[in-house]
Amino acid sequence: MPSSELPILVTCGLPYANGPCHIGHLRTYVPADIYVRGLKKMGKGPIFICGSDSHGTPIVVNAEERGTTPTELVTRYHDHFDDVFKRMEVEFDYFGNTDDPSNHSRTQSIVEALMGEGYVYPQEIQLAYCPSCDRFLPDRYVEGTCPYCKSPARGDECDQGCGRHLEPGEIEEPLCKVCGSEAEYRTQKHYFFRLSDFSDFLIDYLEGLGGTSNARNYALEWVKQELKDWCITRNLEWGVKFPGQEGLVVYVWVDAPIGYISFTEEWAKRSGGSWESYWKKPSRIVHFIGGDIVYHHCIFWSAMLKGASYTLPSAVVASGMLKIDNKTFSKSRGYVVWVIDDYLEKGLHPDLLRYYLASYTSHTKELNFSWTVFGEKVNGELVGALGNFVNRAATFTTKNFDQTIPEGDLDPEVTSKIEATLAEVKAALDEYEFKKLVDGAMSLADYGNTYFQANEPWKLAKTDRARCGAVLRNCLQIAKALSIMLQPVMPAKMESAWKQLGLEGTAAEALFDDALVPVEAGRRLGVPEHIFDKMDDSMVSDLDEVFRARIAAIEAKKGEKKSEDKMSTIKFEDFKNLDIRVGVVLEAESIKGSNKLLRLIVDIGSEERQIVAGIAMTHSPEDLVGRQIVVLANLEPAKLFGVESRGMLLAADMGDSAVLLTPEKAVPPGSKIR
Ligand code: B3M
Ligand code: ZN
Repeated sequence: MPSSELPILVTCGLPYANGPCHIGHLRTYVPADIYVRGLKKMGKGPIFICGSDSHGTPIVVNAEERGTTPTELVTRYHDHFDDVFKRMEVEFDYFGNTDDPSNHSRTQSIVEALMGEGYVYPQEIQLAYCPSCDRFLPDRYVEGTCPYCKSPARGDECDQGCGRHLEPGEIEEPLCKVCGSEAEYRTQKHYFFRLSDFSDFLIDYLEGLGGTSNARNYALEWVKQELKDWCITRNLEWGVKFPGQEGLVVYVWVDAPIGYISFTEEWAKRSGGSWESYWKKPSRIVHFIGGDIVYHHCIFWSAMLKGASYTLPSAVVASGMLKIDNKTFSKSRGYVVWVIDDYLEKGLHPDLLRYYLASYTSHTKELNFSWTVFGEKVNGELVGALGNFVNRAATFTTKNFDQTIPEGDLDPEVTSKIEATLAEVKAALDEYEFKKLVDGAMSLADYGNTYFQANEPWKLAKTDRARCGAVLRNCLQIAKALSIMLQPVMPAKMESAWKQLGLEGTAAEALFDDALVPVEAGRRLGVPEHIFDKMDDSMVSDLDEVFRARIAAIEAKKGEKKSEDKMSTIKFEDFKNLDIRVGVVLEAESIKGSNKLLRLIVDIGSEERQIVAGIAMTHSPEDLVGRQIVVLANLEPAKLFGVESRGMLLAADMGDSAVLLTPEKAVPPGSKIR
């Protein structure tokens, strides 16, 4: 079957069901939706599949922090994304959930297939473990330093530095995310996927992979550098059980992309379609993803599909990242625009944001969002050029030709301009360049405005009605072409333009080539109205103000914290209030349940004091008995692991060890430190 007739499946990276939708998400979803709508206008019948990514440690950590269950958390955000996509006119044929039973079973079947092929093997590995919490620390449960670029890193990725995927055991200076204390590495048996076996295959496959070059080249670089086998199991309860191994689930990047397949199965059950025709037979699978997950899709996922004998993706389309107000996107610093709270709830139409995201820059380049530019685009391009042209053509015809499309020949110049634009629009879709599609259509709108202005129908109406009618019919033809070409970008707004032009059917059903089917003289127009409303400056500044206020509030809070953290100077009086003495350790023993704490009985001259000290990792109880130490004796009592501590032992904090303070020579217990 020629590749142009293969069944087409388009997917989007699955949003983590772990927090609200922001415009960084839409950077991928809106262009993917435009692409699917464009394919339909070229007479192809793609299916569009996506769903919630519901597993992984970030979700478990988040649920614990919120005092809820992973199931409740992911259900809440699955419904949230489903709602947002519908409101943003991103129309999936199926929006699934990786915690659905069909994804559990498809994942296990693929893992078993890989095991059957010998691509999965057990190995003892060093895994981060927290002695205080007494638990292993998979992925986001551990933070530390990236071994490659020494940036702060979280679990399985160096997200602030080189962006690498990190294998369990790679992070340096591991800290437990739950309690903050140092983690240590302990040996545990896990299972690995033999990714390194696929090196030659991947080089060959990637060289021919369609989509955007940023994905292909970035992946090829990785493969040519080194391919490390991936640990595909984690110590979690939440996730897809690893076949035959209690206490282990598959790593989230195994079951998440398999969601593409299981969601296709679910779609097929509901539509009578066949999932195998996409995943077991030659097809055209196009993955739209964010630029930060190219490795996972082009290397790991492709190797898994190859190993388990499923159809491989034909194209991976990786979007550039997103900046807000020219600052790196950052939820924690407030450089974020939330789709519901900051946009839809403000009464802004989804098509305006769709237009911004499609028209701002090339798909693979970094997109900057600012409310100022948003206002300029709405007022200058949508109201001033596109809306103005459609409205003039419809209003002038309504007034001068009784709201009816006039007779008159289509100018060959107009027809060839529409033809040329159509070719540009189709080529743009083939290259995944949505800005090029919009630019082409908008230049046709500019052409339409110039054509109207140059032919001066307001004069012709008095001097040459036939010519006037012909000019208007040409303008209405251009308006029809615009509503078809831009329908993938602004579905609702172009539907209203279509209605005003009194055209048959809908803009959604029209094919691109219908743009050249002449508008029918004698057909009645709809009621002309402005498609886009101008945004006044105060509205734009109000939206911008919300954004800035949020950033300011976060920075203020950070400022407060910084001043707290900054070592403030103390008065001598304050120092004199500290009762610091030399003590002698009389007894020392470990505390049940803790690997870090010891219970000491210390002679501080006036009395024997019970003190709890976190030095078990570096000091054995027997070594301590008889030692002279330094104690802060008037600290408020505290309970640690149920044992009361009345005072604090002083030591130099060396990060992974404590070095005790001791007088340079023996002094009587209770001697004061001044
Ligand atoms: N849930 C989101 C991300 O890392 C992740 C995508 C999964 S696609 C199979 O962008
Ligand atoms: Zn790094």
